[in-house]
Amino acid sequence: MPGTGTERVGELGSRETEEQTAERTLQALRKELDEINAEILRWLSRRAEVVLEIGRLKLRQGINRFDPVREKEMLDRLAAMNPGPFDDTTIRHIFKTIFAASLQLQKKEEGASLLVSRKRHPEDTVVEVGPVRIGAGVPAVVAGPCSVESYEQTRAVAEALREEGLTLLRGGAFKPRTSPYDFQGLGFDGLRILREVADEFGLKVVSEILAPEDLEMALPYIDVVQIGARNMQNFALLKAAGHIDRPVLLKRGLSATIEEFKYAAEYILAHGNPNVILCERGIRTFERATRNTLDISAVPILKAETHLPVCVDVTHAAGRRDILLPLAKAALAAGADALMIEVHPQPEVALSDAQQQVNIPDFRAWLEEIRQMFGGIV
Ligand code: PRE
Ligand code: MN
Repeated sequence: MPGTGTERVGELGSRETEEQTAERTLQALRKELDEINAEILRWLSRRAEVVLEIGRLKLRQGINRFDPVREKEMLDRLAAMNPGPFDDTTIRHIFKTIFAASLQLQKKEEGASLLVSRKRHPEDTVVEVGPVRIGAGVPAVVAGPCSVESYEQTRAVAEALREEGLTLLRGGAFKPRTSPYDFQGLGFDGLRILREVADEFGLKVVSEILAPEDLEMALPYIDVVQIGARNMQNFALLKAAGHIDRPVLLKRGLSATIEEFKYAAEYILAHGNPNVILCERGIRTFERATRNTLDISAVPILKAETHLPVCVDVTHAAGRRDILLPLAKAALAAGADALMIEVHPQPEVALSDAQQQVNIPDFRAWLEEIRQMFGGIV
């Protein structure tokens, strides 16, 4: 075959151009690289297995995953034995990336092994509160005043709940207020009122406890202990809530990530209480049209990543009465198991959250709309 440029007779007697020789060499080198890549990948994967093993050991012993001293030692040693041609900075950079990926891997495995994780516990957890089974398919509604202010006020809401066939009465007795000069709640007097009216109408009490030392004494009055947003990372309270035989409704912190929220719930489960309801209640953003921004994405994410029932508190998310219905519909459409709403016989004179509570007729209308769209509620 006539060729351009120089020709030579190949080993097998065929003629080959310089370009053809170069092409053959390139292919051979690339083949070698493919083999090296496969070898690096095998070693990276082997390294990852060792890293996971170390991660499990560290988790069992409660040792911090990230170990900067160990990382520095490894980087220094690698730089010292670096044969080139990569310079030390490049070698350090490559290995730092490997260490970061290793940490991620350990973290991911730890996430899947959490008690709250659906990977570890695929079935939905159903939290039973008297006749109500939260997380079993029928949406539950938790309703009642922001604060327990008087026997009459609480009784009026309880009566409406009973008439609507609902069971879960909320009411704040211990109020975590932004200002120490705002109404702090009636404390144990408030709990006694809640218990009395709940018993009169066959209801169950959901109420917030602020301090671990109040928990034991509050138990005779409370059927579901609420841990409020401001206490989501009160680890002493979370641990104490793990030791009680009562369901816990845990609210997401004002600026807590979903991961931090899951870890807060993990504290309760890890200390022995499996009956936790996660409650999304809006997060703090730049938006001022609502008191908080309802993070609707949190609902399907929590449902997918955990096995716990999810509640959405539309009242504190919105901070205003006029959008509670669409928010409730959105929450249920996104997979929420329960809704929370604040109801007051005379919202305009409420001692806390006056602008966001609904009156009893509006509450009934709200329930009716939800029933029409989603069928039964409990
Ligand atoms: C490893 C991962 C994360 C740590 O920051 C340090 C090192 C690594 O990839 O080499 C492994 C590990 O967890 C450890 O040696 O303790
Ligand atoms: Mn409130």
